[in-house]
Amino acid sequence: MLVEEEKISKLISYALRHEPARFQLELDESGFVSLDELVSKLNQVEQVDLKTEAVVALLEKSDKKRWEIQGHLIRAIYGHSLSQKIIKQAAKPPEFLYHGTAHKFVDRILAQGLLPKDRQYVHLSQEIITAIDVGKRRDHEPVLLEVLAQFAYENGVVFYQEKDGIWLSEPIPVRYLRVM
Ligand code: HQG
Repeated sequence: MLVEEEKISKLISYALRHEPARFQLELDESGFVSLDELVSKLNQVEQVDLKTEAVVALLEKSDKKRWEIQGHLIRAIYGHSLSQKIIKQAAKPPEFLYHGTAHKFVDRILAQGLLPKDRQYVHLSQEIITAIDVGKRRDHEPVLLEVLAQFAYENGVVFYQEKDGIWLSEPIPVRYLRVM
């Protein structure tokens, strides 16, 4: 991805996940906003010259799908931090899900469970390799946690399925975690 594209990509994620109000945008309850409106507000506020087709192309070419376009609407799939809690569709998870994290967080996670921290939901992966990649952002040899997802689900922990093997959840108590 070109430097300019990466900048635009970060800006879009920032608007959709964290600060829609800064761009006079209002997300609907699922986090969607009009794609044309997003583009026009970004152009206005950031003085860029973005085109709707460029956003569509950017999403298509990026390996990591951070947004979802449905008709004329766009939303961030995960990562929200804004106070308006984005409503997700609850789903039954597979037996195990995975979370990659830094060594320095493990003691606290094993005391408190997995928390969403600055985001609205805990971020989990269906694939081990993806969880390790997520953990590598913070530790070159991350710790892999296995989540006993179905067991947690049966005991009332709510999970939400997104595209590409991404799962979100409410906090995961320690008894459903295993260090791999
Ligand atoms: C940790 C990026 C202490 C947790 C990624 C994680 C992913 C605790 C950090 C997506 C804790 C939060 C999400 C506790 C959890 N005590 N630390 N009790 N519970 N943690 O970034 O899962 O590039 O909010 O282990 O690649 O790392 O932005 O979540 O290390 O896909 O699209 O607190 O964000 O994608 O960090 O990453 P994050 P995450 P994008």
